[in-house]
Amino acid sequence: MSSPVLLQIDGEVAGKRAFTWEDLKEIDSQWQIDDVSLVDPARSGGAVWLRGILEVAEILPEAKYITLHSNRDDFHASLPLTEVHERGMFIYRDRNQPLPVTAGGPVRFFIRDHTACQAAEVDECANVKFVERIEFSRQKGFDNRPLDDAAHEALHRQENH
Ligand SMILES: Nc1nc2c(c(=O)[nH]1)N[C@H]1C(S)=C(S)[C@@H](COP(=O)(O)O)O[C@H]1N2
Ligand SMILES: [Mo]
Repeated sequence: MSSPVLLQIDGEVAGKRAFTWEDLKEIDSQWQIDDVSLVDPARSGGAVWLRGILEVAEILPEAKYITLHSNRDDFHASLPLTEVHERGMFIYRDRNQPLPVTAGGPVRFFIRDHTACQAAEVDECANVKFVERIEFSRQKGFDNRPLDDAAHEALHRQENH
């Protein structure tokens, strides 16, 4: 039986567009992070740097934005690629097991040194959980992160229900 696709890549890429758990694990070891807590002590799990995905997906120079889509709970963030190129990672394992949904899995985006919620375009809210699709585009893509405090508080209340 073949493994399910965990990440689908769309848009300005020339290479690989579908990643299973095995595909993520097979990305070159220079891009793997065995223990995310060494990058951010508040986080755990194993990850692959965004740059590892960019290499295998063969991103085109036209791509200026990365949009992270979670259809599971309809949450989406679109970010300037230059701002997350070196800081973005995908947490996808808990030691050698797939990352559980309770931890934002099977695949969760995470930005090293992100700002607090709503403090900048690349903020904590952009750490999209349950990412199923990544889109690379010339223009900013769909983004429904909360824009004001009330909407943000409501989202957090819902997340922690
Ligand atoms: N899919 C999805 N990802 C999400 C959210 C969400 O509601 N759905 N909330 C965001 C917000 S507003 C924040 S601050 C962080 C919180 O991440 P944490 O629960 O790991 O602390 O997740 C972000 N990622
Ligand atoms: Mo947030």
